[in-house]
Amino acid sequence: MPDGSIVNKTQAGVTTLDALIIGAGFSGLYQLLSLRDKLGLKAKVVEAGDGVGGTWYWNRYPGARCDSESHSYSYYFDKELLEEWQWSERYPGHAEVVRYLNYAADKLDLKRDIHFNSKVLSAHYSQSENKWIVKTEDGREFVCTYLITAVGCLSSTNIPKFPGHESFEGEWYHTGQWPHEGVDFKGKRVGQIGTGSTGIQAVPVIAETAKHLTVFQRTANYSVPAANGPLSPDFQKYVQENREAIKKTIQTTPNGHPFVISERKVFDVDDEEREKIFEEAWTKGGLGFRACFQDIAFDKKANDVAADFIKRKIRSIVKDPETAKKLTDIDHPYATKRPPIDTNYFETFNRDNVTLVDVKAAPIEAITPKGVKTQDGEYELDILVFATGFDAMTGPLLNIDIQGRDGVKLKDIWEEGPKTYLGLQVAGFPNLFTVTGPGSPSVLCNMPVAIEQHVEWIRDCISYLEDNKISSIEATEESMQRWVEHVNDAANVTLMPHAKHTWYYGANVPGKPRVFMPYAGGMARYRAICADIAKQKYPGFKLGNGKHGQSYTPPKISVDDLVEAAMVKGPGV
Ligand code: NA7
Repeated sequence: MPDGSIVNKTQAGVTTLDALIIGAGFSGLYQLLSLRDKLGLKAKVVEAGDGVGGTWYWNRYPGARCDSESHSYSYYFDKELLEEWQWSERYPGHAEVVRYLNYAADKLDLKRDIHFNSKVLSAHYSQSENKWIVKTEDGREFVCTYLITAVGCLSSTNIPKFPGHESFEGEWYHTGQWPHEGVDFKGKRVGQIGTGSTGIQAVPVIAETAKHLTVFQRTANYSVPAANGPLSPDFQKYVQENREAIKKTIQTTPNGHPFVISERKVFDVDDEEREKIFEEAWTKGGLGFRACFQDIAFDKKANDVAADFIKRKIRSIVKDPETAKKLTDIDHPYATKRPPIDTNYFETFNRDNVTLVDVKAAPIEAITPKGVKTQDGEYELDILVFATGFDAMTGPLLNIDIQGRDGVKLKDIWEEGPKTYLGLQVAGFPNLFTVTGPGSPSVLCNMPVAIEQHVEWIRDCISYLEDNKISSIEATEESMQRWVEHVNDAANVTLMPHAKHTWYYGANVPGKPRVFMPYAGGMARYRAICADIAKQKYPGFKLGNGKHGQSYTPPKISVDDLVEAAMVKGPGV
């Protein structure tokens, strides 16, 4: 609907609001609180699921667990929330995250303003009214001034189109749409396609009960032990007593995690010392492995040494040399694809009931009534699990028919890849804000850290508009273009371009444009840029009072900038 007359506001089923938020995960909940309670706006959330949790509401597959450490995977804006909640394990499982978000939503009295079971189909901007009109599958209609998408980055499932899929006579599931009642693998021949972060978590758990598990691997992947376990009372005490320092660390490190990046470089130490450092980092486990040397993410030679260490570890764990060979035939530098962490992933291939199939060497040709057919033969299965990931970052937004000024469609603007200013706004879409949108650090950062920054920036921006009676804010075409260039520049100073076949580049979805989507310049740097823009009264945005913010050119970025940003000090928990 281009710019037409706005719906009749008294019409039954139409709700008029200041702000509508789409999604009730980490970001939607905090955005609701910020706009409703802090700014006093009339705000509501619409959510497709029947409960809060966002990504975690849907991702209930066996072994589903966060890769961020629990004490950093929390809201930090509320002292009471922090003090009252205690996580039970080093990495929270999906059920515990959902319990946490329910606890937060109840404590902050958010649920009364959330419409559950309400999936947004369309959001159209009416230019004459300067309003967004949003329609849902269950027949609701909202008219609002501000529209905030809090739809998550990894919520639109990717199910590859294999010929014959519909003929499969067994059960099949995608990990991101897992049945709430669970799946019983006992006595079943199970196949799993995909060995990303999800697949690597699911394999050991499925193998425990399945009669047989066949893992179809296309790209071999690095993984480091998570070293998960219950949190000791001493650690809990440490966390409670050091909240402020931990907060400072997660808000100033490039990736929002509660560890500091070492200042030493891989070739600063001799072979023996280096091996000892890697060994300690491996034993300690988790994403902090990549932080044990400063230059793993930037220097290919340094990265090769870390990669070699992990490959040697895999070979030492996996007993069958053929399987070990397939698992270590890795075609990209460490951490240029999202680096998984695991609990007994490689060990699981020593079980008699687990087989690894290399579908890069012999690709999947079809799904048959009985199972999966590769170039090498047919594998008979009762259950097929798709751990095949997501149409990341853009998928959740493009699944909604979003139309801006003059009926222009977001999907057309993004035909050649996502374009945003700061990952927060798109030119031609006034008053539409995208929490952790493409072009922001989002998936390269511990998500709640990225989310809090975005939600607060959006809150302060709307507050500025309201206080100054400014009807709208909209990124300019020029600032958007410059930001897109900056996002590319930032990716290019890392090793990310060595692996263009990743979902960071949209490569996992056939036909999706190959553009590096998240901002790799680091959360701290990004935070400073956003704060500076707000302080300067929004350069790069067109304001509805007729004032055009002067254009904004992001500062140039180099490896040295990233290294410097990485060298913040904090408690290295
Ligand atoms: P990922 O990381 O996108 O992994 C998907 C996996 O599925 C990966 O191993 C893919 O192989 C594989 N895949 C996808 N399509 C196919 C086809 N057509 N044939 C064979 N194999 C295929 O998704 P995850 O859910 O594991 O993780 C997503 C994020 O969630 C993760 O990064 C964390 O941030 C949390 P490929 O590597 O493309 O060859």
